[in-house]
Amino acid sequence: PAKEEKVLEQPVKKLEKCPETSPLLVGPLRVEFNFSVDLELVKKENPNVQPGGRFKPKDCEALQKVAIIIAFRYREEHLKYWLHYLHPILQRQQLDYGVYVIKQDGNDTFNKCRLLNTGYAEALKEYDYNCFVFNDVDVIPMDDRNTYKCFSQPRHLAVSLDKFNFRLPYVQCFGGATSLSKEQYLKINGFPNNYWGWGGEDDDIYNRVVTSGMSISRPNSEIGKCRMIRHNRDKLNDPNPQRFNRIAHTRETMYKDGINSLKYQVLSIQKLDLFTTITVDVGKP
Ligand code: UDH
Ligand code: NGS
Repeated sequence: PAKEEKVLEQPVKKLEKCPETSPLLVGPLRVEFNFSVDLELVKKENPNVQPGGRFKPKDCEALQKVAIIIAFRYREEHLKYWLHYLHPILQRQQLDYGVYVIKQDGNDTFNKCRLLNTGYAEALKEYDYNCFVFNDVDVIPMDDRNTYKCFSQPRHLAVSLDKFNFRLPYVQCFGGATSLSKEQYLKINGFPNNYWGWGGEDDDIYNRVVTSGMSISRPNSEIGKCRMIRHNRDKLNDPNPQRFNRIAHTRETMYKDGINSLKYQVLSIQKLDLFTTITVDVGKP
């Protein structure tokens, strides 16, 4: 008779938590935009990234579940650089992450914050994220020690941009790339929905953070170095003449206007190899 096969009972091994600082980090990175990115190659170079731009470390349990949200329209070339540079960095940071590109449908004035709020809401429908990074598509960190995770206070990640000679342009600056835990985001009622066009929305978010009794945390200016891809002013995103008036009233408007009043319509959700793209109708001014 055939020898009876003994089925060994494998105890389900619970992964240990990843260390506070990833041992895979390398520090300063060279970031350039003088070549063209082939997304097929990026895909091959990042075989562990799952459909929709999802990843989690194999050998340890990530400390945070991070949704990275990018507001987007007409910036395909920038997005390619972003994917090329960020996927390797985020994997070395041992994050459990997903990349969400939220695309404004149609040709009305751009509304970045409606897109970011939509990204927050849609990402949560998919997975139990506890941290949200909001990243301009043209901002690339130059040091992988600038961890794309959440901190005890809302975090400004893009603190020393090349275009500002690697200095903070003003202390209240809270643009380019930021992270907020779910709790921090809800505490400020998300982002304002009524900033159409360029400017001020990041200052409004700063006001929300401070009004809610929180402060901004930042990496130092060495670790916080980032490059921004040079480009011309976008079409349909002219400076918003109402921005000064709006930021003067954040305190009165923030609890009425935000994630609790967000309206949008999802037109499509696509799981691509390196990111999830969600096309949205956010309305018009
Ligand atoms: N964005 C788009 N498409 C647009 C406008 C904005 O995808 O048409 C997104 C994108 O993620 C971008 C972010 O929104 O990184 C912020 O856009 P912004 O207009 O605030 O930022 P930026 O600072 O451009 O990149 C400002 C105009 C620069 C003019 C420079 C002239 N030399
Ligand atoms: C401030 C804008 C911010 C903007 C920052 C940097 O003046 O939205 O400049 O802009 N605030 C207002 O307009 C009220 S930048 O030089 O990157 O184009 O983020």
